[in-house]
Amino acid sequence: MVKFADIKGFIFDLDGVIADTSSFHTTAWHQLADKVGAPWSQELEDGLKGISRMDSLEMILNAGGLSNNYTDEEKQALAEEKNTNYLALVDQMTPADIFPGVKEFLESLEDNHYKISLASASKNGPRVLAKLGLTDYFPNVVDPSTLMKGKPDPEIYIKGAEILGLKPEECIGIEDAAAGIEAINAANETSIGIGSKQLLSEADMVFANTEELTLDNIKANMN
Ligand code: B16
Ligand code: MG
Repeated sequence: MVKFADIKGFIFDLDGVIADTSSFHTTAWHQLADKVGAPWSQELEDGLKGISRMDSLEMILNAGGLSNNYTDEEKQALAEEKNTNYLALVDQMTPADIFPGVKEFLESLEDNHYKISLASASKNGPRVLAKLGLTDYFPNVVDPSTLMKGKPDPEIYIKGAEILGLKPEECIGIEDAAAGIEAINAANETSIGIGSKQLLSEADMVFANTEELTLDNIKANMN
């Protein structure tokens, strides 16, 4: 692992790291799975985390052997319907929904002159940040519509370092999903997992929750 002193930037996932929007994605996808008659399981739920909208829809349809039952237009309409249901939940959010410790952590990064970017697969990232009152911390957001490949491909985390003018080795990526940790590691950055040690076993370090996400704790795990 690189040394803490070499770190110059932090690249954030959004859903499941900054706020509990991943549970909103889950609710909206589960609703859609019930509608099309695809089976829901914990494994499917975990596997959808960090995965782009259309890839998520394919995973759900495939779980029910339903992928060939819909035209591309119909799939677009299903994804649109899920997004409408998801946004109805997002629009109820306020800054009180920021996960504990996240704002303090962002402030400590600013105080210590680290650069910050967002590497969310979500096309709704800027809207979620605005609802949470966090837009000013993230002048640098990777636009997921410019990506050739979604997580677990490293592309989004490579771009997350590039927009900061940093080398991947100088960056730490923070994720709640196994696909995201795989992406950070493949980008040659240091990975922090937020959540279960078992699900995020490939991460360089795992914190159970965002309250543990502090510069001191990160430093203690790196030196
Ligand atoms: P949207 P992240 C990901 O965001 C979510 O984890 C995933 O569940 C969602 O399907 C994906 O964004 C696309 O989101 O439909 O809003 O464009 O975890 O990478 O911040
Ligand atoms: Mg996530």
